[in-house]
Amino acid sequence: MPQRADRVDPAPIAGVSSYRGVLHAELVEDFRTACLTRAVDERQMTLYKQGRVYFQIAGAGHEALLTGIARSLRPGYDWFFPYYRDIALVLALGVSPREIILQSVGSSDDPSSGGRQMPAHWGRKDLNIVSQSSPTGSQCLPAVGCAEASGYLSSRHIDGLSAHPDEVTYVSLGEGATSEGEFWESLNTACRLALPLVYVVADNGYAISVPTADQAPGPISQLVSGFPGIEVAHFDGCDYFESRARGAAAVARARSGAGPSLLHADVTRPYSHSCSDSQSKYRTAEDVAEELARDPLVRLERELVDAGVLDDEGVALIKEEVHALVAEASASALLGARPDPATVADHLVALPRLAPAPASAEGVGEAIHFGEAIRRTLHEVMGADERVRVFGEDVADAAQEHVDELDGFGGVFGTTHGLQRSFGTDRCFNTPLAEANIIGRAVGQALRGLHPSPEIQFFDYIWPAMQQIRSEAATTRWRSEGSFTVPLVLRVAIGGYVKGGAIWHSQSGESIFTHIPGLVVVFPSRARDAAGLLRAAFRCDDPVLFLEHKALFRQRFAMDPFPAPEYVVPIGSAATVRPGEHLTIVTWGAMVHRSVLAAEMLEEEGLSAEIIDLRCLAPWDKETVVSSVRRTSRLLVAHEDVLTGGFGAEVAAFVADECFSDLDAPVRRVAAADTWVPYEPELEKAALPQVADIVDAAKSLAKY
Ligand SMILES: Cc1ncc(C[n+]2csc(CCOP(=O)(O)OP(=O)(O)O)c2C)c(N)n1
Ligand SMILES: [Mg+2]
Repeated sequence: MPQRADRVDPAPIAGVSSYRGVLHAELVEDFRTACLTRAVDERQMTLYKQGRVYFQIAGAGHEALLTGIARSLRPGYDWFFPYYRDIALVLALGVSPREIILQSVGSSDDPSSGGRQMPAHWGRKDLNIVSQSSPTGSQCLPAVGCAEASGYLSSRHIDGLSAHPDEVTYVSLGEGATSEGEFWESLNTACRLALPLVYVVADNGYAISVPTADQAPGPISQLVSGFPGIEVAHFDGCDYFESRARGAAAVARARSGAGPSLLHADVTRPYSHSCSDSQSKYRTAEDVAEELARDPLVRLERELVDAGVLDDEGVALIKEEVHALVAEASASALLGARPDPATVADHLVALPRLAPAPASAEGVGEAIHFGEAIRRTLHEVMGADERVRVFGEDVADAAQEHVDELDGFGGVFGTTHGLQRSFGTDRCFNTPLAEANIIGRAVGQALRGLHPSPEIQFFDYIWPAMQQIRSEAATTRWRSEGSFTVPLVLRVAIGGYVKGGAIWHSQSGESIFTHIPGLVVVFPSRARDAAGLLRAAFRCDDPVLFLEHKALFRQRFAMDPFPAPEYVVPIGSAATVRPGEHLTIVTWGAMVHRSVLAAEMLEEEGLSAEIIDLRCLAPWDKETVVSSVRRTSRLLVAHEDVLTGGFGAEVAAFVADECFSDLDAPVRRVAAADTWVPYEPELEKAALPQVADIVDAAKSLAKY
């Protein structure tokens, strides 16, 4: 509960010990929290005007709703994915006004983000308030994943992890945010799996300046009413008692295992959206005045006084007390420590320290394909660690009831074949055909300590998941200063040279992901490395994008014996595939083998090329590249992605800077043309880089 230095507890008047079934003490407490919320808002507005906070957004108008619902929720037991207007909720859960203002002033003492996030971006590990991001609606899918984890964890014993069988996940959003696809993708799974979720949609009539009526064809409670398995309530969220009763029913339903609820609450927004806008530009004076007449704080006060729960003096005492508390909190927050600029890149990723993979463990015996190495490694990892769950489109073998009588599918490339049969449908399962759903749910499960391995079927279809990858998975450690992490291994089939793949089954584009701080990007080129790197990926406590080149799955040249379990390739370590003297070729993925073929042709002409397979792009092995270039004095970067903005540009720029005086020629790149990959084979050849392109570029560099 909030800090209260000189807390006043007005005694019941005229013997009123409860009202409308609620105890006097709870009524006073919640009225105080509502007043505190408003006082925090007002103080922050003043601080903004004084230039002491850099942004401000209010929780006003939502106080009765949130204090009412909070009554049924348990901090540190239930899980919370709040919205930025949930000040009243987080105060009721135990966040202090000082902590809230510490974030606003950007202090490193801010327990939610250490001054990294804007105000009202909640997060308190001990209370299970999950670090919040800004994209409206994106919280819904991680909330679903969190609720899924509740069931999974409470049905088995995993060291260090636990869940309460009746815990609930709370997620809130505005009516505007319900237009986001991620909200709808979340409803799908919440209903299908009957998850213990409570959605709270605080409908304050506006999304910044956009009125509710312009947002959607009907009120959200009507729109969701067709979803089977969800209990929907539409009510006056300015009524504390109604909110409290609706909240209690929804939470009880979730605790009992009956499934999700959606509470659609009409609330008000007395202030502008934030300090950055002025609502007089888009709301009439009558509209604002009408809303003020419904103000939940005024209404609660009036009702409590009319009922004799409080008298005017008691109300005045509470208001004085919260103002004093907020003044104290503000003064103290302004003295909070300032972040050290040297720490700005702390808490991006924390890679495991791994020794180089021992050559003795490389494996002997029958060579297996690249795809089979991945499949076997997944079996190995899942067998060793119940935190790992594999899910995505088509990854399961067959419907549970037929899994024993059929061969099983196991993914369009067969890389997950047999996982469901071996480990059960609980551990390997199909998802809806919805990429944000797949990744968002993985994020939520990872936040709970699981180690999910979601699959995106084709790289070309990763884009609906981009928000979850970039804004949720990759930012969580950084934005929470390490309080929350998102360990997941996201496997994706990538690349072309698959004859007939065309534009939607052949693209590369890895550089777009290497541009995301907080995301590890791995790109193996042969079976042994795939196994060694996949093992390493599961040892990471951060999101790993594991790119599996489609054209390698069944290639002989990419086959190796399956390496022994101790063969773990450290993330960020390149492999020198072939030593050479006259130039260095840096490459990865399907271009490694093409570079080897090119090097063999160059050898015939007396040119010896050293080939480095980066294997990992974020982080990448700068030392190995630099030491090679220092010896050969020439660098060619060969990649399959398009030239402009490709990762080769990064390698080239780094080497040009680091090795300027060692170079005897400019750094050159061989890459795809700046176009899409076409269907017709000759056209495809024209788009993608070929062995001859590498040979030509190497020769011209050698002659330079
Ligand atoms: C994905 C995304 N698009 C746009 C924004 C900018 N934005 C921030 S809040 C907001 C309006 C949200 O309205 P609503 O969900 O109704 O919440 P309210 O502010 O009314 O409580 C917008 C457009 C954002 N944060 N995220
Ligand atoms: Mg709104």
